[in-house]
Amino acid sequence: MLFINVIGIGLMVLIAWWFWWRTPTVHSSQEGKVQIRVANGSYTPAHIRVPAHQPVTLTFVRDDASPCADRVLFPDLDIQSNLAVQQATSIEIPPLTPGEYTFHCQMQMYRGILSVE
Ligand SMILES: [Cu+2]
Repeated sequence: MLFINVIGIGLMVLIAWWFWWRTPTVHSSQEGKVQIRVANGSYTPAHIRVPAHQPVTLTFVRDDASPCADRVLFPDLDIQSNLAVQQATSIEIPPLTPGEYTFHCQMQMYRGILSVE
């Protein structure tokens, strides 16, 4: 019984780590174009640095067919888009003032940060 509990807790910790605590890959772009892969519960890169006051094109390539990855939302920017499976979807981000802008799927399992600096 104790053994089963240990496995259960271990699994919960692993799932929590997978979704929330993994250090995201940081990607800096000066050219104003970034490609982001959507697969296995994460955006790659999940942390994107871009210069302020310049438009940026983010191209999401969705490899995950699960409904979870269906849609990407930028709540602070009032931008959202559907992502088609096995296709590239480009989203135009307008010039922004410096700050951190999060983006995520509807359920916030996929999460990313756009750092404008
Ligand atoms: Cu989701």
